Amino acid sequence: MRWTVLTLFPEVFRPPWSAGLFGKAVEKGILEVDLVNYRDYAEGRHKVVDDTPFGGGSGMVIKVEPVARALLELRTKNPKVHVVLLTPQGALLNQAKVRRLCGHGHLALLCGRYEGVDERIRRLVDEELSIGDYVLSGGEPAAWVLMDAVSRLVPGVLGSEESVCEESFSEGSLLEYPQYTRPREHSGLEVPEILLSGDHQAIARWRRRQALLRTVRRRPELLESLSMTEEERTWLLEQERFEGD
Ligand code: 6GU
Repeated sequence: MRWTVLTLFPEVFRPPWSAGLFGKAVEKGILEVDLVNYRDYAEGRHKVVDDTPFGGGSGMVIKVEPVARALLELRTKNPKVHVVLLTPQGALLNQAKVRRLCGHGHLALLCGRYEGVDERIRRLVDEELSIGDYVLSGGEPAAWVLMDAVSRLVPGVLGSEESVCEESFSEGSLLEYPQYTRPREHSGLEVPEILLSGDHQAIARWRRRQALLRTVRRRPELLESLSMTEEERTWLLEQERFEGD
C-alpha cells in the first residue's frame, strides 16, 4: 500500500514510520510513504501557502492553488489515488471506514490547519474524515492515526494475520476480553483459574462472555449491531446484578 501525505510539516512523519512494525513494513516494501510539502507548489519567492480569510476574522486559511497543483500532479501520476482531507468537520472515522480504506492501493492524506482550508479545496478531495470530537491544531496527528489503523490491516504488516480478525470492532463490535500473562499472582491479584485449565472450549466461552460483559458496561451502544445467543443474553442479565469489571 502506498501513502502520500500532503503536509506543511513533513518532518512530523519521519519518526513513526522509521520504527517498529511499520518501519519493517516500509523496509520490506509492503508499505510506501511519500511526504509532500505543498509549500513546494506555492508561487513566488516567499512560497505563501496561507492567507487571511475574506470577510475578516482571526487565523489564516490554507490557500487553494498550492493544494490544487499538488493534487493535480498526484492524480496525473496515479488516477486511482484516493484523496482524504483530514478535518474536524469530516465524517467520524470508525473501524468499518478503516476496512474500506484498506482496499485502496494508494491513499493520499491532506492535512489541514485548524484555522481552516479554503472551501474550494473540499471539491478536490474524495472524502473528508475526522478522528474524533475534539480539535487538533492540525491534521498531522490525525493522518498518523489513520495510517496506523489502516496499515496494520495490510497483509504482512502485523506478525500474524489472525490477531487482526480477533480484536475489538472486527467481529461485530465487541470490546476485547481481558488478557493475562505471567506471573500468576501479582499484589494479591490472581489470573482467572479457567485460563490455566487447558480447556480450550471453556476458555473460549469465558472470553466471549467477558467480552460481552465489558462491552455492555463500557460501550453499551456497540451491542446493538451484535448477535447473541439466548444463553448469553440470560448470563449477561445475571451479571448486571454485580458491580465492577
Ligand atoms: Cl482530522 N483535524 C483536526 N485539526 N482536528 C481534529 C481532527 C482532524 N479530527 C479530530 N480533531
